[in-house]
Amino acid sequence: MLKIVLLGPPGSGKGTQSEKLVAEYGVPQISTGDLLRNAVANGTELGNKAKAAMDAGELVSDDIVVGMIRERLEEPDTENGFILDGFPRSLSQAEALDELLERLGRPLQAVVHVKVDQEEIVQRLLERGRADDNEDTIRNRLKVFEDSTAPLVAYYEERGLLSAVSGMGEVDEIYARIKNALPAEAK
Ligand code: B4P
Repeated sequence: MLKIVLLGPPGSGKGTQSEKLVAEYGVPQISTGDLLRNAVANGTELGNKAKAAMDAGELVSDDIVVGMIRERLEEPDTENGFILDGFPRSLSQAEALDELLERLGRPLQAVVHVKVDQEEIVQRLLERGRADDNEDTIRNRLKVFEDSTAPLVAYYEERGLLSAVSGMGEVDEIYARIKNALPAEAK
């Protein structure tokens, strides 16, 4: 049973580390970035609405993202847990998540904040080279993170859920740090 949020700037390794957690704990990774990219690739109405914001490195509107997460968390494979990767990204998303998980009777166990230096992030993302990984968009995504997502650190700290780990270094050593930060009931 693992019910956690991975919080961190773009390129901090949330997706990379989620894959390792999925392999070990057998719970699904729920990445709003992946769900949105699928919607864009399939040309759905939702994807068409999200595309411009994603290309600019802005947040997609809360009603789209929260609706997507609500549907995903109601699927049966999340009953034994989930790894939220890239959600929530704003205080209003965090409040919506609290309400949703309370209704489902599945409170969060932990929020792991993966911290990485800004210049390392720019390098990693330029190397990856996804459509939204150009320097201007990356810098905007970092600014959006500071403005909208960083306040979640205090939000989860106040609720006693936050652990911070360094996301610098090798993938496996970061994974060991994340596992160490998980609460006993999740191990
Ligand atoms: P995301 O898909 O979440 O994009 P991301 O933050 O860049 O992903 P991540 O942080 O998982 O990248 P990873 O470290 O795995 O979002 C994209 C866009 O979707 C947003 O800009 C926004 O428009 C929209 N969106 C998503 N969620 C939203 C929400 N909740 N609300 C509103 N809008 C939302 O990978 C980065 C690279 O680093 C990879 O190439 C990886 O191989 C590499 N890497 C990983 N670990 C490394 C290490 N230790 N050393 C070196 N390289 C490493």
